[in-house]
Amino acid sequence: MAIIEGTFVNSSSLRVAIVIARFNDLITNKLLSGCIDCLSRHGIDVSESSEQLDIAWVPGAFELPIVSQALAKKEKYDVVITLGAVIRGDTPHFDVVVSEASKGIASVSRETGIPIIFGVLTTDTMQQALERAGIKNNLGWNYALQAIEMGNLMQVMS
Ligand code: INI
Repeated sequence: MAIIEGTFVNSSSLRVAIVIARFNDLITNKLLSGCIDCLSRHGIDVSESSEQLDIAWVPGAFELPIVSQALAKKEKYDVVITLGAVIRGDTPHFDVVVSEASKGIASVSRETGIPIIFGVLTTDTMQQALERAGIKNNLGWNYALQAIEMGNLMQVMS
């Protein structure tokens, strides 16, 4: 019997791209800080001269799939992390943006074979988004952990 799973012990060869939305950047910048902190504490070089980490900015969550797709197709990264925040209270087309972002990200992941982490907060209020971006917990940290596990898993399986 084979147990196939990703680990967190050796991230020295992991190549990571983050695609982050500027919309609600009060929230997305906090997610980015949490994400980078977790990557760094797992041994990934997050310095400006890093060969392991690139960061791409897009206008909003709707644009996350197309840029994730372009990066995944480069065959340069083991995993792509998307970061965004869509808040229902302020967003009449909440459902459209969330649906396109989530479906697009899932489809890019399947099409390219590169794991794309869904790091888009979808909340009813700004307060809830703030709580998930640092006031209570910073989910950016969790998204980075999930990226390390998936990136490592794909390396193990290749
Ligand atoms: N983009 C977001 O990332 N979050 C939002 O809450 C949001 N709202 O409120 O509309 C949002 N809209 C912009 C959208 O993602 C696109 O950037 C825009 O429609 C241009 O394509």
